[in-house]
Amino acid sequence: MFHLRTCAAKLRPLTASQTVKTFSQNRPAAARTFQQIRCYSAPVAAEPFLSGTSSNYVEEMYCAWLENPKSVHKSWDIFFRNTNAGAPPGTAYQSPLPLSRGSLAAVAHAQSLVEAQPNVDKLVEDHLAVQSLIRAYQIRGHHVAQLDPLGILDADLDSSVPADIISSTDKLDLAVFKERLRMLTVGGFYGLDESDLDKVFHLPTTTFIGGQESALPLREIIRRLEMAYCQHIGVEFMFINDLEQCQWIRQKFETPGIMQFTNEEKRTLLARLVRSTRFEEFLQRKWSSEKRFGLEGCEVLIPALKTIIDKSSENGVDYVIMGMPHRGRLNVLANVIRKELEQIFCQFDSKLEAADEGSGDVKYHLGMYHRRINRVTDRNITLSLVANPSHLEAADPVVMGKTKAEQFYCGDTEGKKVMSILLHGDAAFAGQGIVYETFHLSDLPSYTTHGTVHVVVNNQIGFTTDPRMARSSPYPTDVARVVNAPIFHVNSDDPEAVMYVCKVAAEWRSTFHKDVVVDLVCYRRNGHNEMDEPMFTQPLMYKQIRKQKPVLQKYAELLVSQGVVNQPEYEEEISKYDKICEEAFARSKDEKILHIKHWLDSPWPGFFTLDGQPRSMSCPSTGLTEDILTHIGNVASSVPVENFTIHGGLSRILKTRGEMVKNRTVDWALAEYMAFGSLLKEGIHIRLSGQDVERGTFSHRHHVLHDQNVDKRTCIPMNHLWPNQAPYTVCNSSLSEYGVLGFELGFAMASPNALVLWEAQFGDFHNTAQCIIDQFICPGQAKWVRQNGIVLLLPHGMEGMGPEHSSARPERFLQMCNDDPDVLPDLKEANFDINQLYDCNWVVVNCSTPGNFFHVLRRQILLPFRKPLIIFTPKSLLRHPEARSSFDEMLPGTHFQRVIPEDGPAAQNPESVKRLLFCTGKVYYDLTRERKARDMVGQVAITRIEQLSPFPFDLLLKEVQKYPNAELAWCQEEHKNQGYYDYVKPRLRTTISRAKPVWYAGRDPAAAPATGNKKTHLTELQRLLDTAFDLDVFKNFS
Ligand SMILES: Cc1ncc(C[n+]2csc(CCOP(=O)(O)OP(=O)(O)O)c2C)c(N)n1
Ligand SMILES: [Mg+2]
Repeated sequence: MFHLRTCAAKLRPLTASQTVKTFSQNRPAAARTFQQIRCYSAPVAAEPFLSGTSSNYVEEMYCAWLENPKSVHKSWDIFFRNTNAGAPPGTAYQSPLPLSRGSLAAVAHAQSLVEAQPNVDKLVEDHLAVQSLIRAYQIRGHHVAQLDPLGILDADLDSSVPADIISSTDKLDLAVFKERLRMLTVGGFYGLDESDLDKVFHLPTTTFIGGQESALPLREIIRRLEMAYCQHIGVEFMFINDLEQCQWIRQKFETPGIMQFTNEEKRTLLARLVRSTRFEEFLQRKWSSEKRFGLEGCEVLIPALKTIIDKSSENGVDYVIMGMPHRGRLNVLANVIRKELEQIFCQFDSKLEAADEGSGDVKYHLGMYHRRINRVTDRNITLSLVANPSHLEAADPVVMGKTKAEQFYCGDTEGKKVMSILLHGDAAFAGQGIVYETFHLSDLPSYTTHGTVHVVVNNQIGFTTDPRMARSSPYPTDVARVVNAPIFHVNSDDPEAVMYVCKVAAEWRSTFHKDVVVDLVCYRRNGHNEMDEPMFTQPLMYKQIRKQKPVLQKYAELLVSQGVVNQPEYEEEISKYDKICEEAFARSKDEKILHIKHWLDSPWPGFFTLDGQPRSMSCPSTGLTEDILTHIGNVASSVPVENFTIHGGLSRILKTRGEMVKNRTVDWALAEYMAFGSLLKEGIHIRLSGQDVERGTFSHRHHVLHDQNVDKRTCIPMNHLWPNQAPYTVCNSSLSEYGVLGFELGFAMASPNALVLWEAQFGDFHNTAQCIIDQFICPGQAKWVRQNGIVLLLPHGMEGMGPEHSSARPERFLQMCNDDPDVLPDLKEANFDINQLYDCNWVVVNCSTPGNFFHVLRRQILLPFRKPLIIFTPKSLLRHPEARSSFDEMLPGTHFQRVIPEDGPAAQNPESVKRLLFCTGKVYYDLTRERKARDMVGQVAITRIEQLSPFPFDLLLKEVQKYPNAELAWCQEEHKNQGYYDYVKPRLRTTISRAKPVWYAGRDPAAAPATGNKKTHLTELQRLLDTAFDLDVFKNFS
């Protein structure tokens, strides 16, 4: 392999590498230093016959050919010529004609033709060379574009110049430039002559540098390519495998004179730069010791975003949803979203009291929602900035999900009205895997938002870390290449170039509805925050930064020199904005109270009262009429379209469902059907997403039927239930938890009138989405006063399947519940159960019956407020003959049972009950089986806690009081340090005022969630059942 590379390297670009060497010797020390070129694009490396030792032979042959083409066989001569002319692999070689008498004559004839037409050959070769040259600029021009405003770094982390193009920086030194040009042309890389520089060449259709002209002199071709690709914009797009898209981009950047701005546009740009710059300066003056993660060094971000928004608004977008990290966030809130300045300024007043409940959040994490007129287009535009945690990039999928939902609810199937803009830091964009996961959602039918504009604030540093230590890819943006997104790198000290790429990015999105990246190559004038000293770690960079003239000053000078504005006008613009800030600052002093609600990114108008309270504090019955249950059941067990052939196995499943409906019972899948189907009838959109959710990991759901005879023909019976029902979306997701859960959380943010569910393939996989759970779902309302009704379905249960696939980690969810284990709430309070739900941060349930699962899903929507709902769902119970519920448990008047009390013989004669066992979930079935086998149904009562959190203190107190002579024990199948024990025990003790002990029957503590050995699993299970029913077992401890 290595040898082949050497050979390939020597074959084609030999002269080029020589060029590089010779050339680099002539370079001044401070200029870019040339290194061995990074990759040789010799197609010959891919020739099938060039393998192993043959490459030695070819190498020698090539050297001989270089010296004298006639010294090798004619076929090699043709091969080397073709290769040098850029023939693709497999085509350079032409087999020699058979050596018959006639063919010998033919060879002689062909040879005489070659010799007789040297000009034709030269002409063809030269044109091919020019084409290659053009292509080289299109592919590699960005590597030498002047992107770093400081002029000291390489945006692609590589100072070498590709051998087949001419560096713009060379032009700084005319002699160097001329030499390089000569090396590339005269007998050099392309085999062109110096005289060729003034020859006119036809331009291929894959370039637009000609403008109206179809042919240009070579000198002019090179100049125009330089202008298009090697100035302040680096266009990276040639990896896109769609010709139309490539042509579109080429046209946008190659057409001569395309980057023109009117004086009006230049003045607007200057005014926006004034706002961006002076805002930071104002904050710095007033609060010099506060962290604000200022934008200094990338002030151009504000006009950049405004340009993207203006252009998108012009193309029909009326809602932009944005996500961004800390850097420049306050500036974006002030100058892009147009949050009232006094509201921002009063966030700096630490003495202001918060009007809302919850913990609140620091000012540079809060979200915002604002509807206003876009002054440039005079059209309405709504801007929403999603609140975010400190965890960089975590908000990306959330923004996408919210965008998808807003598109969905306004029927914007192509993303023409609603779009997302995501901002990134260079280090985070390259380093965080969620960026990749989010990109992979961008083109999936049920997840696409039809193109996101990504803007990277590439200040070439991450906190204290240099890019060279922060990424292995040339650019921080390379991750975007996986989805064929074009990447526009731009020098941020050239505001017009920035505006141009932003315009093109917005046009790209509205033309192709695909992602696009704007990489603002800039610098960070201060430390990571305003308190940090950057000279500790980046001394040279910061010496240069200290010398760097701010972009506003540079641009103002340019416009003054061009006569677009005069100095007094410019100064007037500055003092106008300073006055706005001062006045807002004065008003901010009048603010007495902080309203976090004013920072809501997703208001739900109409759902709450005007002052943001729930419309009631009660929940109606979640039961349904028999007719509705039967109707849904019948659809769930049929194929509601004609001529649709389903799999035989599925026919049997549907038949069984039909029989259950006749018997007025439901299993898990049917209960879910009933809940979904009835909510759809009530106009509630349902979206179920996750890996393989359409069929269901455990093959129980089958919400999408597949025609066995027609490829890709599917039917979703849930969408055939009622004439005017809400739509049902069920979608298999990409194999991502972090990305997809974030996305669904965002989707659920958009409307309270939707049931959005994410199902983990197995519950334990949720931990790769831990950040979404910890930073958004658990504390979201406390930090950002926004409610969210997302449902997590987490398959959980010890089935002997080993340490993975067993535990959804209930202990973690329970540990994060905000209810106090040691304080007994006022149980007499009216609507105790609803108030508890209202106060909690999330609801955690483990249902033991399909009926209860049905109720809790419906309750999620019938509640007058929204809370995240975590459901540990079963695996073996999906098919357990006892895990069935009768229609009677689902009729009007019925509701979700937070606790299912004992209802067998023990409950008839409670005084004689010796032990009251509490449990949750599937272990209940093991316990009842064991109790029956031991004939202890009168001695042991078993009470199921279905809603673990908020803890049903009221109902459990009743249960305990009912069995005065019983000792209390908690039984779980999970290990002692896991599961529910640590959560339940103190709360049960509080319930009974610590009057009795609460014993434990279950597995010992362990590091892993389960054993990998099936036999050990069964032994452990038997042991815990033995403990649960041995009435003497705790005697010694009392
Ligand atoms: C997931 C995560 N890890 C670590 C951090 C700590 N942190 C905050 S800012 C920062 C550097 C970010 O650099 P970059 O993305 O380039 O943005 P910049 O601050 O340069 O604008 C780090 C490491 C974080 N906020 N989130
Ligand atoms: Mg950075």
